[in-house]
Amino acid sequence: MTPVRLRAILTARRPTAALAAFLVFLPLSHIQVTIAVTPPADERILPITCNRDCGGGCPLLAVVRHGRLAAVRDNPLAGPHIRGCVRGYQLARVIEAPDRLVKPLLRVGPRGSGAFREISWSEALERVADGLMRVHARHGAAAIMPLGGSGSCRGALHNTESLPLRFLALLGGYTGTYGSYSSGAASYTTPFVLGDAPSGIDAATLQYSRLILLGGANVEDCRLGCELGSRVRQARDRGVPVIVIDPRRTRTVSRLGTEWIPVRPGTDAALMLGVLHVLVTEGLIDRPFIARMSVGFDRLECHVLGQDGTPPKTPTWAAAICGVPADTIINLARRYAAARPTALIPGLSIQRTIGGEEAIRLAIALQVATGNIGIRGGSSGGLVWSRLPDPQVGTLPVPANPAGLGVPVYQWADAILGGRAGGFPSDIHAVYNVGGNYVVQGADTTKSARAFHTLEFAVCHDLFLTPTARHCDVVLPVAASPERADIVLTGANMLLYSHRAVEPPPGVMTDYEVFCALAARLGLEPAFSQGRTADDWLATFVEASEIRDVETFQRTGIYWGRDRLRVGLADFVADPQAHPLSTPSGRIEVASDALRRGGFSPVPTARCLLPEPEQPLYLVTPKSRYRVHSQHSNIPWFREREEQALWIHPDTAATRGIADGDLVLVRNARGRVRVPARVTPDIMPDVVCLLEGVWPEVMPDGTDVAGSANMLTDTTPTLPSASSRTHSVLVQVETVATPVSR
Ligand SMILES: Nc1nc2c(c(=O)[nH]1)N[C@H]1C(S)=C(S)[C@@H](COP(=O)(O)OP(=O)(O)OC[C@H]3O[C@@H](n4cnc5c(=O)[nH]c(N)nc54)[C@H](O)[C@@H]3O)O[C@H]1N2
Ligand SMILES: Nc1nc2c(c(=O)[nH]1)N[C@H]1C(S)=C(S)[C@@H](COP(=O)(O)OP(=O)(O)OC[C@H]3O[C@@H](n4cnc5c(=O)[nH]c(N)nc54)[C@H](O)[C@@H]3O)O[C@H]1N2
Ligand SMILES: [Mo]
Repeated sequence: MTPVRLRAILTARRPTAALAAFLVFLPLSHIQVTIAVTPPADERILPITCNRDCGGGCPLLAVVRHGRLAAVRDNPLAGPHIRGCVRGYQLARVIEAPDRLVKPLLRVGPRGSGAFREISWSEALERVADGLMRVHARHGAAAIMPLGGSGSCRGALHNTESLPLRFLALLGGYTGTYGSYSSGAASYTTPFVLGDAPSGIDAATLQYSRLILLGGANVEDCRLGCELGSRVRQARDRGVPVIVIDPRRTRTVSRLGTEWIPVRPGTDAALMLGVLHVLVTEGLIDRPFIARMSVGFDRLECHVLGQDGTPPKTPTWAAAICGVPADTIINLARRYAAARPTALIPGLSIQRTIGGEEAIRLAIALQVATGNIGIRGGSSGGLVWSRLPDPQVGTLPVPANPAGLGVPVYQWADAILGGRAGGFPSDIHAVYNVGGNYVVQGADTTKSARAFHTLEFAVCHDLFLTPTARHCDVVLPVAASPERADIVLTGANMLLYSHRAVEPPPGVMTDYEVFCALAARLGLEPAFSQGRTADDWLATFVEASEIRDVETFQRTGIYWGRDRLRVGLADFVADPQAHPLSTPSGRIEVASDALRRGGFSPVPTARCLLPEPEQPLYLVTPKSRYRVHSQHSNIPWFREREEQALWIHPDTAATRGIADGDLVLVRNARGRVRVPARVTPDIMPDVVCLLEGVWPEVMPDGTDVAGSANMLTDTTPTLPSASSRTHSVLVQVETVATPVSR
């Protein structure tokens, strides 16, 4: 690890005495100067993580004064490239928010109305146990569906995915959800192409890149790990060209000063086929690499050249679909071929579209064609996020689901509303929601709310009374990440130790403690806890790990894996005979007959949603820098930092008589949203953008006036993966004649 320069830290971070004291305790190899300062008795510095779903779970330091989280800073031991962000630095605004839940709540009005009364823990647990057992007795275990999970999904123990699944499995089973909102299409397709080999890269390997292509990867705002943005910046500072392909000029473009190629949403496959056409026809592909590493490239070539009865995928053909001018495509292809290694880093966005399965297959095919897979500075073209193993550590065991049933997560509301009659495997009558706000985050908010209205029983654990919690019968307040100790898995080659830096509000338990208490009522103890406290579990996880020096791990907050310059598929590329992939051919399957058997094209094609006369505009709904999905939507400090407005290009606005700041109506068959327009050249013509994650505020006529993106999205998934397509949405936009009072 890079030695920390204490002087720099002292000046840059204005450390308190306690921070200085923390540094004093570091091993000498990490620090060049030692000082002895005793912190004030009421101040402590402890490693924590924010443990959110941004791919990082960043290493942070909590400055605790008088038992309160006074500040959050970067953990300097992580080195100069691993950093937190505004969402982690401002954690205190979350845990100390005035509307934080501190008492269990019982619904006393209609679902969604927000009418609740406080109840005791004992009554709350009794009602949850009763509600679950009633549904269980009447309809069987498969009538219960767990929802959520992303809220705190990186902890070895306090994990909002594994805790409810463990509990419900012990209760007899459930109808689960499979796939993910994040990466469903890529996770479905990638094994057909690459088998089960880890296909990510360590972000530090970008120091070897000569060109970086970010296809819908907004690393400045979304991060995708705590190192990627900083390594892209480092490459740019070295003079490496960074090209962002995105319908919007994002902060990644403006802050990093990168090039921007605007592309229509959901059309990356067409763009990539156009690039392949140039590479093939200009003799720029690496034929020996292709032959050694892959099968099926010849079939893709036929498709690209139009020898399979389809039109040739010329740059002009591609331009008409994706909106990138043909000469830009030609130029991009030539630069791509000339610069090796090139890291092609797709965002998850390109596969959250209709045909997103193909976008990922084509990104991999491009990296095969240019010989960029398995080498430092290159990438697989697959998702880079969490696609390499974490260092070995124990995690909470999750037994198999005795009911053995599941539905695609993207269609959870359809499954509740449709049930067996609608072709789903079970009839759902209860929801157990932990660490999710799916009424806001699921597609088609109106449908999601309707699904909750059909339930007999719903329970939620959360920090806040979210719109989803409002649709539940019992809401249980729980502790946040800095209020409990855990080991956090990052997807990078490090494990993090996160301390219980502050106490939860009085009477508030961790999710683990809630499940233990509930298990006790239901006679599932000691099966659930195995007689262990949270600390006992952490001790067993460490025992099962490669960590030998636990004391240093806890004190510094970081355990480093050995190699931090890992490249997925490196072994295979170095010697494909000795290290074959687990695909049928043992090589990269650019064309996949297994997919053909499922009724889908064996070669990746462009399956793109095209605008319609009634809905002529594409809508994208990406992440806000100030929110984690719907989190912080209720916290004024974050809300005030970014206006929720519809990004619209000056030309698109002009044809509709829309001026900057005007109220506009965004509508389609799913819903109507009224928001101010932000007229800006930072988005391409005929595409509009509404950042996701705002809690809706629905007027009696059904119009949302808060700007909640999922009022407009659709639960019809992309196939064959049955996954999220929230970036493939069509809308119409018009001015609102009279401003509406809120
Ligand atoms: N601040 C913040 N960061 C987050 C999260 C968060 O909630 N807030 N969530 C985390 C999670 S769970 C995930 S899964 C990841 C998601 O990561 P992504 O899916 O990559 O994130 P998005 O913000 O949806 O999209 C990234 C960029 O892609 C662009 N885009 C949209 N559609 C297309 C397209 O079809 N093609 C191309 N080329 N670009 C397109 C958008 O304009 C946006 O700038 O982010 C993680 N990081
Ligand atoms: N339109 C549109 N919709 C999208 C997306 C998009 O790009 N566009 N992105 C999709 C993606 S990639 C994802 S991953 C999903 C995410 O959707 P959700 O999983 O619903 O994400 P959040 O809104 O972050 O909800 C997490 C909830 O967990 C709570 N929480 C946090 N920590 C804890 C904890 O320790 N315990 C408990 N019990 N609760 C906790 C938070 O307060 C919050 O209410 O959204 C998807 N929805
Ligand atoms: Mo996600």
